[in-house]
Parts: sequence; C-alpha cells; structure tokens
Amino acid sequence: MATLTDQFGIQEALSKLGIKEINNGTSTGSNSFANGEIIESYSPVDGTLIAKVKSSTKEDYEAAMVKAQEAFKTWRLIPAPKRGEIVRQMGEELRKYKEPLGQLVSYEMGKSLQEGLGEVQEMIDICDFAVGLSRQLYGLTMHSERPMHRMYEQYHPVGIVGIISAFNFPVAVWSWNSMLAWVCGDVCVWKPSEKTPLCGIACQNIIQKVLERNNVPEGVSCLINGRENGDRMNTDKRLPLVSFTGSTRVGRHVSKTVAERFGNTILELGGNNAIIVSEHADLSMVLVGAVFGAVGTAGQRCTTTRRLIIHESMYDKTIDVLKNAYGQLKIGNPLDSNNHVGPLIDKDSVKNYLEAIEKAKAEGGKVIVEGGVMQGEGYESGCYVKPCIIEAKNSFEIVQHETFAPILYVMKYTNLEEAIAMQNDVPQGLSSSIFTQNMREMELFLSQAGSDCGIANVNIGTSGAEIGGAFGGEKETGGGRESGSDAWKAYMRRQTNTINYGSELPLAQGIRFDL
Ligand code: UN1
Repeated sequence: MATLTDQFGIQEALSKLGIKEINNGTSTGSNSFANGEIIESYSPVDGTLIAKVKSSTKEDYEAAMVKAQEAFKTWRLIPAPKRGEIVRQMGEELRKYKEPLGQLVSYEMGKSLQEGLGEVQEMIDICDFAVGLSRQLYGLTMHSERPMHRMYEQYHPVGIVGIISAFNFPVAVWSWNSMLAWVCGDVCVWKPSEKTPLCGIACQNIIQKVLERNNVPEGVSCLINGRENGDRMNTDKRLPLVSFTGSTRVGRHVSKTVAERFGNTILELGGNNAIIVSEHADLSMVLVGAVFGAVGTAGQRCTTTRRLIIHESMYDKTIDVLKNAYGQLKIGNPLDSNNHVGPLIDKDSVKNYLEAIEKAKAEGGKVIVEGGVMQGEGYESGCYVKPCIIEAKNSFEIVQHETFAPILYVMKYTNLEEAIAMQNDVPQGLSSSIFTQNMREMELFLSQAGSDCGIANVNIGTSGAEIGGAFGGEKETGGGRESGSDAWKAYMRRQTNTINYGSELPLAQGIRFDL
C-alpha cells in the first residue's frame, strides 16, 4: 500500500530539494556547519520521522562566522543593483521549486498545501520587491547652514545579520529578512527552528545554486542548526543585527542580551489579534475573515484571529453563522486539499491548547463550539485538534495571553469606543481589524484614537498581510518591522556626510574660533 508520503509526492519533493537521507540517515544542506547532536524532524501530519539533521557545535558556529565575515568583505563591494540581480535569480529558482518546497513546508510544519505554496509565493514576491529596492536605497540631501557646504546621508550595510526564525513560517520569514539584507549588502547567518530544520536545508540548497553560478562567496548565506546557537548569536558582537521571530518570552531575553552589547534587534513576537464586528458589518465577509483568521494554519500564525469583539445587536447572528461554519470544517491531512485544518506542530502544542481551554473555563468562559483532540484513523500523530470557540471576557488572564492554537474568544460590546478599548487592552499589538460599512467607524478605528497595532485592517481579517507593507507590531509584539515599505532601513547604517567645497572653514552654529 502506498504510504501517505508516496501518495502526496513527499519522497519525490524531498529528493528534488536535495534532502537525500530520509528517515535514518542524516541530511545536511549546502554551506551548513553541522557536526553536532542530531535533531530529529517528525512530521505532525502523520508522525513520521522525516529525517535527522545534525546541529552546529561551538566550533561549527565559529567557522560559520569566520566565513560570513570574509564573505562580507566581498559582498559589500558589489554594487547594490548587481546584488539585486542575484536576488532576482534566487526568485527565479524559487519559482522552479515552488511546488516541492510548498509540499515540504506543509509536511514538516503541518499547514495546508495551499498555505505552504502561499508561503513560497511570499518568498518569490519579496525577491521581486528586493530587486526593485536594490536601486532605491535612498538617502536624503539637506541644505547646509554654512556656505559652500553640501550635506547628505547615505546608507551602508551593517555586516552580518543573524536570523532566528520560527516553525510557523519556516521559509518566508527567512526570505523577508535575507533578501532585503542581501540587496543592502549584508550577509546572513540563519538559525531555523529546531521543529522545521529540513525547510532550512531546502532553502539553502535552492539559493546555493545561484550563489555558485555567480561566483559569490558561500559565506553570504550560512545555515546553522541547534538551540544553543541562538544565544551564541545574541551575545556575539560580530552580529550588529539579530532578527528574531518567536514568543514574547524568548524575545524579551533576545532583546536584553543583544541590547547589552549595543546590538540592534528586529523583534516579531506574539500577537493577540482581534476583529471588531460592528453593527454595520457585512456578515458574509466577516465569516470568511474570521474563520480563516482563527482556524487557518491551525491558529499558529502570529496574525491569527484570537478575539472577536461583536456588537450586541450582531452577537447572536454572528455566533450562529460561526457555529454553522465550524460544524463544516474538515480536519485532517493538510496535503489533502479537501481539508481545512491541519495538525498543530507537536504534542506540546496540543497540551498548551488543552490547558488554555481549561483555564478559560475555570475563569468563567462558556464553550460555544467544543474543542478536543482528534482520535482514530488519519490522526495517529496525535497533533490534530478541533477549532473551538469560547465566550470570554477580555480581562481573563488566558485571553490576555497568546496560545498558538485554534481557540477563538468571543465577546460583546455596546459602543465602538468600548470595542476599540477592548481591542487595545492586551499586552500585544500586532494585527487588528474592523468589519464595518460605516465610514465614521472605519476612520475612527484607523485614527490615532483607534487601534494601537502595527497592522489595522478594514473589512479584511487580521492575517494574510501582503509583503509590500511593513510587517510587525507594537508593545509586546516587539516593535520590529520586516518586509515591505522602508523596513530595509533596519538592515543598514545611516551616515550623514558634510562636504566643504569652499576655502574657508566656518563652524556650525556661528561659533567663532579664531586662530
Ligand atoms: C507569522 O505568523 O509569523 O500576515 C507571519 C500573515 C502572513 C505572515 C505571518 N503574511 O498572516
């Protein structure tokens, strides 16, 4: 009988991506520094051990850093548009590997194949964005207060960028960082999540071909594996910038450690995103936005919809529509396009999900759609759970907390100011949304007295941001911005230059200093 992996073409996808040693062998990718302990990658889809990967020792880490430092000396001298051309070729290569890479993302991480492919599409799009950007790394010019002086600013690369990424977007988040960093003239050292090491290897293999073809030193892109390397990066003065995606708890530690040595960070931490359903909402639109937002990626996006703040006049109707939609959700193998909800990443996550439901109940939450762990055929990995809905108060301790699982808390409001206050009254500040057809409501929500999040949407859910905008959030979300708009500035250092082309040396501020 064909195994699940044969049936959905996973074996073939792995071999196309250069992951050769499957199950018992170890697989290391191009330019990875790996002689340490074994990390086992299990698929949450069917519980299979996909492959074993070696982690990086202290010596491996050191070797990667030396190689990166060396590569930076060459890479920074290549004109930015030429670096852009190399990134363009990476985009082309990703187009060729979209299918197998999307399959691997789906199989190793557990998100639906559609979302896996969507994640690779984000990578392709950021490459295109970065190519254009490579000719637009603009600085301003200023008028000097002194005669025959010229002032301007320019942006230079910072050096080695450390990228620590999470399991939930195992490939896209790396590309948002690395593609921008590369056109900016930086080199990258990437530590992917220990839960999705094969995605790291696959990406590295794909871009390695481009680096080789262009005679670019390998150290431009180094891959390291293993948890201990996170702190090696945080404390390493050779890394002027660490971009970290993950929990608020770990992010707090990264932030302090890197700041201690005056390094910079880009932090993309937890979200606690709400949709306000106004009395003027189009309910058919709310349905798609809220259900995809809450159950898509099995609730494991930073941008997942965790709270629905519903106008009292719409409450019963909205709950009915949601109950009906949740009743039709198909839970199962994410590679099968008939299913809506795949597994959580691992059994620890299942435990957190169950505990969160218990806590919500203990605080007085009323279950509207029952949760639970799926049992039986097709659910052998033990990672499949039922999306659930709980009526709760915003002030509940568990509601204030991000649980990376498909649990949606619903609550009522009477007037919009109150709804906005509830939406803002959580420690996190990533994404937010309002469904309304009323112009006053929409503008109030977007005003300075409105949402306090990095992302605020109207008639769109909280998840699924496009790469063209700056992505990130405020408060405990960490304040970082990645991807589009002017997020590139974080990957460069700004220098102000003043040139005197006259024959006098007047001092600024009119100060006289006669010799
Ligand atoms: C994340 O969950 O870490 O906006 C990133 C979205 C995606 C990115 C999510 N484009 O949902």
